[in-house]
Amino acid sequence: MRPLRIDILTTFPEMFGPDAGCAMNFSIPARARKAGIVEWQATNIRDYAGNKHDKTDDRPFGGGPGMVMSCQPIFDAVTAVEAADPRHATRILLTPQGKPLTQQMVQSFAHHPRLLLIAGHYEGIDERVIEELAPVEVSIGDFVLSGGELAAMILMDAVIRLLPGALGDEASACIESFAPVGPQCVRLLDHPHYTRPREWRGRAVPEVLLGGHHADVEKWRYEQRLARTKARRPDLLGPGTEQS
Ligand code: 6GU
Repeated sequence: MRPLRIDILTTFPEMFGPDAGCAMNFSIPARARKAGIVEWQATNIRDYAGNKHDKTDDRPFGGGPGMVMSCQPIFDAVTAVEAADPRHATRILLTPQGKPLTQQMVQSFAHHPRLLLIAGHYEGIDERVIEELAPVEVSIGDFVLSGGELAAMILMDAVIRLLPGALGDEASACIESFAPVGPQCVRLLDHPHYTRPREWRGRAVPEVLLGGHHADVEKWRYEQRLARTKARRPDLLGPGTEQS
């Protein structure tokens, strides 16, 4: 299978590597890239500014603070990057105005052949280029980042780990919190984990995990998941359960 291709349009392409210190050069994303499961490339929107000063933003009509990213550099960058590969690219704009990212959306993105991530900056992007490109608008939560780049990396990480072969143990993508929705995958938080030593600073590992009774372990873990979800994220259990 061909690797998933991810393009990132940004005014800070260095954030995506390939330097050794870049966040995307570690762990599962780095391994998946080396294994040919995914490839990504950041393109500088500034390269498509088309003016002497490489300017990609301007003052807002109607006044107000900050700058607005101009239509033309973003549009030209998208057009050029898309033309470099005949496969259809799913356009995703990272913005706090977007739809909150969920594991279901992540799973769906993992099935696409090509993703084109646009990282917004400053006060925002001229609305007309958003209308023209009609991207999926995605937010990673109800807080404001200084730019879409870190959000793009979070989306990339969440997608890459779902690609076949990206995780050492195929099953582990399913068991964790916010596991894929499916018959074996209940949407519950994860249970606690323990490793050696059996006692640390007076804290013992729960007895049930030491006994070797697989069914008992599974039952305990399920109960832990349910209790944690009730306590921390009752919203995941559906409406009507929040007060229980
Ligand atoms: Cl996707 N972008 C920015 N700038 N801030 C955010 C965000 C995205 N998601 C949450 N906050």
